Amino acid sequence: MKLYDFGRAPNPRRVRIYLAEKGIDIPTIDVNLREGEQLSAEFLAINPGAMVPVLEIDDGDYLSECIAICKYLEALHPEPSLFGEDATGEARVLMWNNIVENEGMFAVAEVLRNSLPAFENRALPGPLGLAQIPALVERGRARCDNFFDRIEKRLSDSPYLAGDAFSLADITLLVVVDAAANMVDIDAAASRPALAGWHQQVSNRPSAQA
Ligand SMILES: N[C@@H](CCC(=O)N[C@@H](CS)C(=O)NCC(=O)O)C(=O)O
Repeated sequence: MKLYDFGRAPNPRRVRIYLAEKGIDIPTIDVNLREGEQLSAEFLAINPGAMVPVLEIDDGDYLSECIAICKYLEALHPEPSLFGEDATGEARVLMWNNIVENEGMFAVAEVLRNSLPAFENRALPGPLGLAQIPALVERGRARCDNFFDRIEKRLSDSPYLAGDAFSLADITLLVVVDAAANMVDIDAAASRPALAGWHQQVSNRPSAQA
């Protein structure tokens, strides 16, 4: 297997943290998004969506989308479980992972991709070169606030997003919180004590270095 990766991008980090939690070692190939390597004919043949991460599996096929890559690896390496222990547990992990991706990751991306000059004409990932819409920056910040408030409520009632155990949903949230702080200067934990405590704890896991 091989992982198509880019060290500075948030989504591939989700898979790298997952691999570190599992103790799985997979060779990586860097696709330099800053240089536009994701738009090369060679990479588009691997993922027509022009995004990383992509996992090349041993039969030569390619899997994109963090959730699909992690689910595939979970089947090969079930322990320790990061997808919940039973039907309800798995549903909760998937539910929170989706909430974090749709409400959090996309909100941070909306701010980032519509404000940074590096994303000029790259306002959405993928093969279309779409122009930035500056008005979306403010909307994205409002969405981030609303999302982190929802997470604060959840983490006031539950040690981890999906319940008592660390899961894939926490990995996605860690990546979103760090991307918000490092890329768009949104300190989600500053006025949210439950989120701050959770962030401290998950950042202390060795996998957070991935
Ligand atoms: N839904 C996808 C999102 C992948 C994604 O957005 N990847 C970004 C890096 S964080 C990317 O490859 N962007 C390419 C670009 O900006 O052109 C997943 O779960 O893997």
